[in-house]
Amino acid sequence: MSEHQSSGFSRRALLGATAGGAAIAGGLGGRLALTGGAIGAASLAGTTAATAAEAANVAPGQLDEYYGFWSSGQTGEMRILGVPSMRELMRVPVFNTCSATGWGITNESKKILTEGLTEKTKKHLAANGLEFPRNGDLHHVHMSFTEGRYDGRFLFMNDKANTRVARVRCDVMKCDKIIEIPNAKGIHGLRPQKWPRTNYVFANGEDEVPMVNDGKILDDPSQYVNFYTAINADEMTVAWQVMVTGNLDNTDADYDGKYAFSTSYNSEMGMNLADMTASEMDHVVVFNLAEIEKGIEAGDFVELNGVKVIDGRKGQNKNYTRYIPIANNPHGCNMAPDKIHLCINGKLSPTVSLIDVRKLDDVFYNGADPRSVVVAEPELGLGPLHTCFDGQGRAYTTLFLDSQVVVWDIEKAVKGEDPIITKADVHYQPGHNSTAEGETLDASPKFYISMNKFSKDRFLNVGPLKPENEQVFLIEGDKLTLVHDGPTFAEPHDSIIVHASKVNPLNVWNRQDPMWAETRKRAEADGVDLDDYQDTVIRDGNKVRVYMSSQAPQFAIESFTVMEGDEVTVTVTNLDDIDDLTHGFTMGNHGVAMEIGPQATSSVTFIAGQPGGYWYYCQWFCHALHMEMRGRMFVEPKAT
Ligand code: K7E
Ligand code: CUA
Ligand code: CA
Repeated sequence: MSEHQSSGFSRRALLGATAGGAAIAGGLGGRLALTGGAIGAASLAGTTAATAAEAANVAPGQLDEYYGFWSSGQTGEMRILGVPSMRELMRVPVFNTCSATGWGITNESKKILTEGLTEKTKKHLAANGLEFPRNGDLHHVHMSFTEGRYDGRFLFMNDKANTRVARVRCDVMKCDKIIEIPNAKGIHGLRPQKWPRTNYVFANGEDEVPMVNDGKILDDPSQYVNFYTAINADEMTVAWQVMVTGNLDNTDADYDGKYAFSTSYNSEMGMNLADMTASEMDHVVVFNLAEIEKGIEAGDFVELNGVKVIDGRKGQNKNYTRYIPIANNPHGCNMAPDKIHLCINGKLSPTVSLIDVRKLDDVFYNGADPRSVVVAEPELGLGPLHTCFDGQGRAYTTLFLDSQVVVWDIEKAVKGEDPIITKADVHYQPGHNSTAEGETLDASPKFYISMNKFSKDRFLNVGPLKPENEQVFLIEGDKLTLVHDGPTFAEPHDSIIVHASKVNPLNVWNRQDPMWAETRKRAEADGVDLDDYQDTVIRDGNKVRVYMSSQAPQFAIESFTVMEGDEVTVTVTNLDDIDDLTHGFTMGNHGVAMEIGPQATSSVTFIAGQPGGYWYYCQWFCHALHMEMRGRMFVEPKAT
């Protein structure tokens, strides 16, 4: 072991505070094992941590037991990791644009990025010379459920920045739908319905807006409202909205298909920090799904921008909503897999409020006091943000201010006993956390992932902008042992851990995939059958449509000629049907690139620039002669 590593160890040990030497050394051991220093580290760490690190080690060539689906916050993409190795397996562009895959550049992706936008937003964007937003803020990724368990069909995710919700197909791991949510502003919390299946995806509007937001009302918060949205998950359309009092932060659904819940940190409807934190109590809104559906059926709604909106504000005396008072400025909202307890994380309060969802019927139908559903409020530590579960009656709550996770016993809390089992230090300031399938009936006590907002000194310095740090702990009985630190780029909030057996993506695209259905129609209109491939160039006034196949290491068309200023559409079909044989198409100096997976079709449209010869090439290393996989576009000068 080098001196440098030794001094690093003692410094970390000092900084590590109270978690105990084993956990700290375990973290070091895990890291050193990767760099070849395993023997020295193991003797330092003692056998337990070394064994734990071993248990979480996934050797080269071995596959992880779980998929992790990660948000990326302001990066706007979804990420796929292997758990427990934390190897980043894939980045799936969703709300961002992607240089590698051409997401936001291809016609197929542009269709998805634009078709769900409201007319009003299209106008904002056009005023900025844009067709779709350049950014997204993706906080929450969740998989579709069938009877309380992940079913491997879809992943759903929010965009707080541009008030959108997207869906990713798990068979190809590509986004197939993005919709902007009308009326609401700043979609933050997002969860699928768990029971009986994900018919709805619930989405919270965090930001208050004037009702109606057309410029007539501006700085008059007394006329602001918030919207809770239920999205039809199969069609990706808005099913209904509920207008609420206060704002909405995080949401979750029960295991009975009856209720959904949202935390609100701004019941005050304050417009600045002092006002948003002024009250002693905020609330959790409970949504009664059957009553809302009945209300819609009975016509008790207003139609607002094409959406049926139910009035669920306080004082409506209807059975659509109830407001449960909760200590000021709560955050996370997590339904336990015991099907009984909903955890509301206190944030400003050092507590988690446990709501017994079986008691909600009494509040809706028998006039019981809304607070009567709060069956415990254990004091756990400073800054509780999110809670996850291991299916063994234990809850794991992140303590942002304490930089710790607290493990506690739900039943003990309900009985009024001290519920705290253990606390472990994390590095540093955790937001979300996850356990294997912890938000489902398959929750299991294997791995605990702490998604920390600050990495500080845990990695080599890369300049003022630091990565976040995500840590993996092995759960062994009541003990947490740190086995891995993993830096991540800006900025995952949430993740879900799904057993690999439930996710079965294709290796090769199906030629009939709907992703390029529009392109197929256009080809047909041009007399081109995408399945019986004819490589051809169609000229149609100043539009040129190039259809070509690709097979390693060649594009079927080695050159084509257009006129300066022509609108050129290049459609490429990858005829290779071998695993992992992706081609690309990059047109030099035109800002154009795209991925074409095995058996896929992709297309891109651009304006041919200045006269001259331009090379296009395949940017995905596909063959020994990959460099040679290129061709020329000749741009002729416009006749004067
Ligand atoms: Cu706590 Cu957006 Cu889920 Cu981030 S939210 S941490
Ligand atoms: Cu095809 Cu590189
Ligand atoms: Ca508040």
